[in-house]
Amino acid sequence: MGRDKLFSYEIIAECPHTGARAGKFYTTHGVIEMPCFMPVGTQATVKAMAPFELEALGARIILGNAYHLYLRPGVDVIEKAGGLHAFMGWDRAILTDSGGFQVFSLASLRRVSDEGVEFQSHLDGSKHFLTPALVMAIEEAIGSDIAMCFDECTTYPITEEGAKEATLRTIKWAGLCKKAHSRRDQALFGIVQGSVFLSLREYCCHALVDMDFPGYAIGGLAVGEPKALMHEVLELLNKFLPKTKPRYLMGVGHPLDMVEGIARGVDMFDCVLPTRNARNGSVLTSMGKLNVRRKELKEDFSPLDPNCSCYVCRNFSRAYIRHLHKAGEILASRLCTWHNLHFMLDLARKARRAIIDGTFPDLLEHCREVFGDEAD
Ligand code: PRF
Ligand code: ZN
Repeated sequence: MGRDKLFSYEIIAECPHTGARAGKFYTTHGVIEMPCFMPVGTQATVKAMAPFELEALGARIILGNAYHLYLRPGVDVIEKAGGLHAFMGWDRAILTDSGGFQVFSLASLRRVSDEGVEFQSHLDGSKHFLTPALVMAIEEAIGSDIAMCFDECTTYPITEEGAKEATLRTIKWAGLCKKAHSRRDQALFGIVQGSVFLSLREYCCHALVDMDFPGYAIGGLAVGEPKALMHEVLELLNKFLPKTKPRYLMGVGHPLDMVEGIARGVDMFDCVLPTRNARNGSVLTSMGKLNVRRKELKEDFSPLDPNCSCYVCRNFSRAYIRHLHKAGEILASRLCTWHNLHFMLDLARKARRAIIDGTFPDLLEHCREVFGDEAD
């Protein structure tokens, strides 16, 4: 790849009936076909999966968390290892979240000011002060391909006044992050906040676009607001975010939410649910959700999903996986995680194919029928 292509987004096809696009994004660790789903590897591991297995599943990019890695094992350890790719043995792309969500959801005794956030570690109670400049230093030391700006993710519901304060701070921090960021082999993405207030979203979007980031994330959604409001925000931002840059909807990864996001111009998704739910025996199938603990599966020798072509569905039965789960065997978690990640990665690939083939509206309709009545 020529240097001129690095961090460029190439549109391959657009759906004429929705906002969906198929594209390619060029990073230091390979080309990412979009739309894409990013498995979550918070602690320098996608739980239960070895990197070669993620490769076999076709994952091109995974997510890491600056907040967690800064607290443990510490940035110095990752730096000495030669960066996160070397440390965890993964040589495809990595995106790091900045902590703008985790510090607000995990840490205690927070004090937020325009300078940064003082908080206590959720691990040992130690005190820390994260600033936009420090977060940039952490993400640069980790050496991810895509770093996220430090932002303030609001809870839902929140007053317009509260959302405005967080949004203005997020814009200010984005400017400070941009100024502090210096790695040329790492793309820095801006994060649009503004809760469900359309005028705040529009304002934040324009302010960040003026700063000219190579990609934009949509934060502060999927935090408990009604789906209709999330869709409204996505439709608004689809109008104002530049077409030639990737858009990333943070923390969203229910199958239908992903496809509804794609229909509104989003290219990238991540979510812990497919991996977390897998460890509780909850799997995604082409007919909807299924829990492997169910009694009816005791002698069900069919695969988790008869329409799935993954390694697990080709080789193991529901009865076997139910048995493993009941017996507390570690393989139950691994097989369910394998299948669920395959499901999400494959759904993103199917969406991409459908956009290229001109059949995306059919896929959207189908997903609404299968997953439309599930809460999350
Ligand atoms: N900001 C950051 N990370 C996030 C979010 C956010 O708003 C969300 C919200 N769904 C998930 N992860 N930095
Ligand atoms: Zn499967």
